[in-house]
Amino acid sequence: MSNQFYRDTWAEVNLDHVQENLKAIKELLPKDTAVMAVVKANAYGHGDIQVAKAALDAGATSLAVALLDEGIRLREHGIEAPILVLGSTRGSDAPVAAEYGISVTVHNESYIEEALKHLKESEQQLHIHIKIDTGMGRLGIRTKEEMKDIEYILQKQNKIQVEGVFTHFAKADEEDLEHSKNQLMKFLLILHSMNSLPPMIHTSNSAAAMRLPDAYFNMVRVGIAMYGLSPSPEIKNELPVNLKPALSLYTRVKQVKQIFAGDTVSYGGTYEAKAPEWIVTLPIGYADGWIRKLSGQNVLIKGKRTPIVGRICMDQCMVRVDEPIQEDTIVTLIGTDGQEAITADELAEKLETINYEITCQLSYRIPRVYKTGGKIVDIVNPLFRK
Ligand code: PMH
Repeated sequence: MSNQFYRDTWAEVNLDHVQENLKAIKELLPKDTAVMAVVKANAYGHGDIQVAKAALDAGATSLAVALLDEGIRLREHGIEAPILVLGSTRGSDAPVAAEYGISVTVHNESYIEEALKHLKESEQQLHIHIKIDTGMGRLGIRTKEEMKDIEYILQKQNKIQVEGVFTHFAKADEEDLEHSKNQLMKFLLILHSMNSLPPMIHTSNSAAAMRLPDAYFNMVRVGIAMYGLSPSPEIKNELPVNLKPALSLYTRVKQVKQIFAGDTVSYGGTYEAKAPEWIVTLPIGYADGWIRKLSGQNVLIKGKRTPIVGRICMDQCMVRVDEPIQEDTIVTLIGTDGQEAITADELAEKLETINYEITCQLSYRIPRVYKTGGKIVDIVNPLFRK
């Protein structure tokens, strides 16, 4: 059942673009720098299993998620590649991570103490990546002393194995890379203080992978660029790769009606016709992630921009068109139609947010249709997914 859907709104994910973006980034890297594909948050809304498989086929060697639960989901779908949980996990869940062969991020000593208690009975070793906070101010140890303490506990046991050490940049997507270079220096200082280095050392997100070769080490963690979106509007025009957005969002015209001067549209009647007008009802609303603040945003119908009028409802919204059109006509909410395009960047600007949030907010009600070579290769209706 999970490959059926019975509504006229869907997201199309071009897996060729995911792979082309990833390969283009790989081209920038030295041969011995691996790519970890970041597929957390359902692959930024694109669909974790499909994107993970496409990324691995295109040369990524490992995957990153934010939650242990997300990693388990990948394993349960048969994905055997190395997986790292970037976020925090509970020490008491260490045996679960070990059992599934999922590596976790460690950001303090107390996690290790707790994990060791729980790993006593465990047959499997737990693999960890130690996180260093060099200026993101989020997860991670900040000093050589903390690293020494962690190394000290770890050398007395054999249940936990250090697989990696990493940090995360806060401003690699800004014009000025000074802050990132500073973070890199702090990272190197702690790295040099370590008794021995683990096999994986990584710092770069998409922005750094495209702009900061000094930060490559032996792996980069690529998220947003794999989805074909720029890490920020600021650096969009100076990226060394031509990123191709992977996701488009479509719906269909469900009703076409004429209204007259004084008639209003949607809740609150905030939109009032000044003259006879044609109004089209679309089956997408805020419960799909097409949020109320998008009122006034354009959509594309037959290659022309046309505005959403009135308040966006939970499941529907209305647009004004110049002339009556056929019911079931395809409407592009994100993507290209003829000469016109509406990008996640445009929506992000309208909503005063970032493109990451646009694709992540597409909800569980939107079926995802996967294409390769222009053909549908898979359909996931999250409402039916097990
Ligand atoms: N590494 C870590 C630790 C991350 O948190 C992220 C993205 C990435 C790599 C990939 O970054 P990219 O998508 O810019 O390539 N994390 C987040 C976040 O927490 N909020 O927005 C993006």
